[in-house]
Amino acid sequence: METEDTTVHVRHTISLLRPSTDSNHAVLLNGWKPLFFIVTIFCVFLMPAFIVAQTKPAEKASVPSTAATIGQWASPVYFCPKEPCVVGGNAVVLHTGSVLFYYYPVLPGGLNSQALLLDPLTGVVTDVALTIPRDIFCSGVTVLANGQVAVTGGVLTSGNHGDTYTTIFDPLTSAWSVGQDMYYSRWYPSGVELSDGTVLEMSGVDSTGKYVQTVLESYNYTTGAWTVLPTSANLPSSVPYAYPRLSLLPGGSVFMSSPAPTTYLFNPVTNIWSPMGTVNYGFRFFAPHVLLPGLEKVMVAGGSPTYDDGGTTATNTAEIIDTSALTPVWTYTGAMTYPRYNENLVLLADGTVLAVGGGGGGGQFTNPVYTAELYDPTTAQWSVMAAQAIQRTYHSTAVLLPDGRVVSSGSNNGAPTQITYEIYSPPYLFKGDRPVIESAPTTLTYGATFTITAKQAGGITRVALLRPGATTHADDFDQRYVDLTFTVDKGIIQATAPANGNVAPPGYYMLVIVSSNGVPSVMPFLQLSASTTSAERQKGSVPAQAKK
Ligand SMILES: [Cu+2]
Repeated sequence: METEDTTVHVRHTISLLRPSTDSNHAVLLNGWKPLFFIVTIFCVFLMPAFIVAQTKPAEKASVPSTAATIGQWASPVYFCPKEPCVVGGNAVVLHTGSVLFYYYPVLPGGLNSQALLLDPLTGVVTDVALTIPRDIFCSGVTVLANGQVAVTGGVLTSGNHGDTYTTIFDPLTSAWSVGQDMYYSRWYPSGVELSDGTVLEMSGVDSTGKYVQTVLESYNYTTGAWTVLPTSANLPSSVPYAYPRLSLLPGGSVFMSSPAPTTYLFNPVTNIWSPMGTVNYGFRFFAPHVLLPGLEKVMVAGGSPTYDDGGTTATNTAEIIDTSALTPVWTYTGAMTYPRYNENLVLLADGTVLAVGGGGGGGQFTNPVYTAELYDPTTAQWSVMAAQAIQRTYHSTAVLLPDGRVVSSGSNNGAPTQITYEIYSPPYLFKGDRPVIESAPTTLTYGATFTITAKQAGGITRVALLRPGATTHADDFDQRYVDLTFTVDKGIIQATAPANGNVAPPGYYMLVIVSSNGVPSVMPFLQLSASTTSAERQKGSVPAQAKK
């Protein structure tokens, strides 16, 4: 360890790490927890006066004439079933239609992370704080094939040290339970679901609080067991970073970007990493990436060229790599109007990408960007959308709701800490009647042909499955928009399920149909699996809850 690398920063400054001489580790820039608690408590009790305390969404204002072009943000809503409140630093869309938000303990001496469920249709908020004395903030998150939420790692309350915990949330019972511990402690880890439902876990800060784990391990959701991968799978030495960005590609490999320019492909069969592409801009700290519809192109947008102080200058540039090319290279695409980092990139119901929030430079919580922007993969251009009211910088989240809207929440450490959410209605909700799915299967097997009955079926131009969002720190590892082939005849849509788990790993998806004028339906959930029997088995099983 290099002692000069242990620098004091405000807690949750992203774990940016430098290579060390230890082959299994890299050096972490550490955090400072006590000040963070004080700031948090201060902010919780000095909430901005303009935020109305309520548990129901604010009345929607009248629709402005610009809504069909830039969308509309509803007024912020303060969501607190009880004090202390939850900052939406982690957001997970559950197959029940509710959104799980969680956060760290905010009272002195507190041990259990705060959590709540938001029903986005009624605005009803339910307290589901952890019943287990764990701090799961800045953990990893993967929604398993059975719909349960696997939270990996977190921070030991004794300091800025990673832990080995696996913590499971069951959407059907709203209960938290203890899963088997990982072999390696991880704070700020990344996880991605593979084709058979296995979760590949990597990175994260270790129990000393100073190093990033380079050893990978995998989680079997049917047995609840972790397995350490061979050393050939260790993170490349040029990626000593927490929260590397991951996406499963349809060939079965996992694409990874990080702040470093070199991007990689991991083969889960051979357990070997290979470089794939070099980002033109250079280092992009705090820049999210998103797997675009088609599942072959990855876009990175924004970022800071340096890490210092949680981001210095921000860039508005974006780049795309076509991973299916013979020699994949990063190429600049349209640039955003607003430079930013720590923004959330959200795949919308029509296959466009919404950039929400982020900071415009000068630090994690300074120069917030309120204006959303929308990227259209077909034109490779961004368009400026409506501006939200609340700062959504570091530790903010945004996810697509089953009704096609987007909920934005979180952001903390800055002043004030944000204990509100805002809901955005994209332009497609102001462009006339929506197609309506009248019936669709609730379970689906790979390659199966299935029937959707719908209103406006004759005018349907797109049928797709969307992975419900599960995001933190601008990472949504399993986010994907899976287009389906289909035919329409006499109001009946015949669609074909994804061919296999590499195209769409098993689990719950939102089914969308999009009309010829670009308007999406409300999206019902269905469970995709290798067979209907395995889907039934998954529904009834609770293997991940077994205590060690
Ligand atoms: Cu954090």
